[in-house]
Amino acid sequence: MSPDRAPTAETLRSGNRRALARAITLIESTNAAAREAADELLAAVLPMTGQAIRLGVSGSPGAGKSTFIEALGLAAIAAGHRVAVLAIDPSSAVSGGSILGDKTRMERLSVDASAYIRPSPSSGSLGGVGEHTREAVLLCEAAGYDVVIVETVGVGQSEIAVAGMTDLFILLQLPNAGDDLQAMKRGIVECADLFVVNKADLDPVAADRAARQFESCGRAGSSARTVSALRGDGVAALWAEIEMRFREASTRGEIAERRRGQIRDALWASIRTGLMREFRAEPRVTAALAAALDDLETGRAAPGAAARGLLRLFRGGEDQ
Ligand SMILES: Nc1nc2c(ncn2[C@@H]2O[C@H](COP(=O)(O)OP(=O)(O)O)[C@@H](O)[C@H]2O)c(=O)[nH]1
Ligand SMILES: [Mg+2]
Repeated sequence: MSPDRAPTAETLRSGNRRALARAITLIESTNAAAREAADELLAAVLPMTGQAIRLGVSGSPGAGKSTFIEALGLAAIAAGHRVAVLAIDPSSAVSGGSILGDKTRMERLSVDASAYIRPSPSSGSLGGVGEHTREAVLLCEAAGYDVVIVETVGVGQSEIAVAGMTDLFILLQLPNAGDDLQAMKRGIVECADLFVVNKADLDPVAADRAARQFESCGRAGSSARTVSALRGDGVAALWAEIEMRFREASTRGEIAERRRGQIRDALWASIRTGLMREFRAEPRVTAALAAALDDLETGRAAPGAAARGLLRLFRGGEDQ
């Protein structure tokens, strides 16, 4: 997108969906001029952000994320909210395919005037999936959405990133998942604030058992619920609980504290990404890299010394 077509903070605030769509496209752009326009837009809208309940939802393909988000989104709308859904699909950058699957499945939510749904392919994620999505959350808030749901598939690092930008991170599970707890990635289980065992209609007894197992293995303060996203069982109650938890955590200052930690982490993540990009693009480094790797592989240099040599080159100093 050319930066002169960038939407203004005012059009965004008016709740204009096309302005929001264009703003998100702008922040996803890797073009330098667009990036500058995006940074200006973000700076202008920042005072209009922060009011939303930010939810992360992750789970394996087929766990029912799309069905669940649609049901939860409709429950939130029924409770008077405006809901934005951002779907990160880590597969699309690599394969061109999609593991989030059929985007049109949220049929009822996508036609609701109080909802906005945006698939966010991680293609060209120079700033990382995390950075763009974090910015897209802010844009949705500026456009007046007071519930923002970030969906991601339970593979790779994307759920850690999503847990790091939301107030409440939900891991969607199947009724038989409790049997396989050992196989689950520890870090991800520890990210979860709330385990939701979906498809309870298929096997209510197993779903209850799984919920109890998740309650005992999750970190302190996490909890577990069972729902049937397909039938809508338990979803409105879950929404009410999420809202109450958010309100109480806000009152205790926990949301603000969590967000402060998240933006500090985001700062360092952006600096790391930026430094790495500059390092890899520095001609003195690229010229010396092959030889340095060769020295490592043939045992002529140790990694630490090789890294220090490359860093000296990066800074413009003499080699070794
Ligand atoms: N029986 C049952 N099926 C469900 C439920 N939720 C989702 N499904 C089905 O599970 C399949 C995968 O759902 P989907 O929402 O696309 O999962 P996603 O890949 O995690 O987004 C679909 O056929 C859904 O209709 C549920 O609560 N009960
Ligand atoms: Mg899906």
